[in-house]
Amino acid sequence: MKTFTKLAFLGIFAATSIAFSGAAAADDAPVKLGDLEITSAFTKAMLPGQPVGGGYLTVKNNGPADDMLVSVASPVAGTVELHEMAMQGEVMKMRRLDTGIAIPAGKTVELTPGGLHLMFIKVKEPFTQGGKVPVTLTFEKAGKIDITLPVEAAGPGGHVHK
Ligand SMILES: [Cu+2]
Repeated sequence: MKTFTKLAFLGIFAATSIAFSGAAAADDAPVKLGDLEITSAFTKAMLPGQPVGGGYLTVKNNGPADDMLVSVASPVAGTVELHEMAMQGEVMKMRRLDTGIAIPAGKTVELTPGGLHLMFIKVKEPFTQGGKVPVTLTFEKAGKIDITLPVEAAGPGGHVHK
């Protein structure tokens, strides 16, 4: 598989949409796993015909040791990959992170639309607003935890693989 995948935005990235997606996260009480705190987990409703969906969350590492989000699984998707979006010259590209997402000691790592994200692939039923998507996160040191991502409205910042 090519490292870089062409990417098309479904909408324009507006600052307001970013603010909304953060504020709309339902119950934002931190989920704790060892030294890690997970907050702001959410996904977005999928548009008709959209084959993949993004997942977002924030991980804070309160411990003295670096950790890494190594894999994610969900019963509602065939595969969940860890991705990063970044500008390559003037083109926004998406890259699969095969070794995982580093969660350095003392740092907070945000997975957000337009940056690092979970990518749900081969989604069985499109996510619908108000629904819940269960995921199992596996960290190198902290281990596994099951969390639920509330499904927010589809909107700018969504993206699809081409
Ligand atoms: Cu992606």
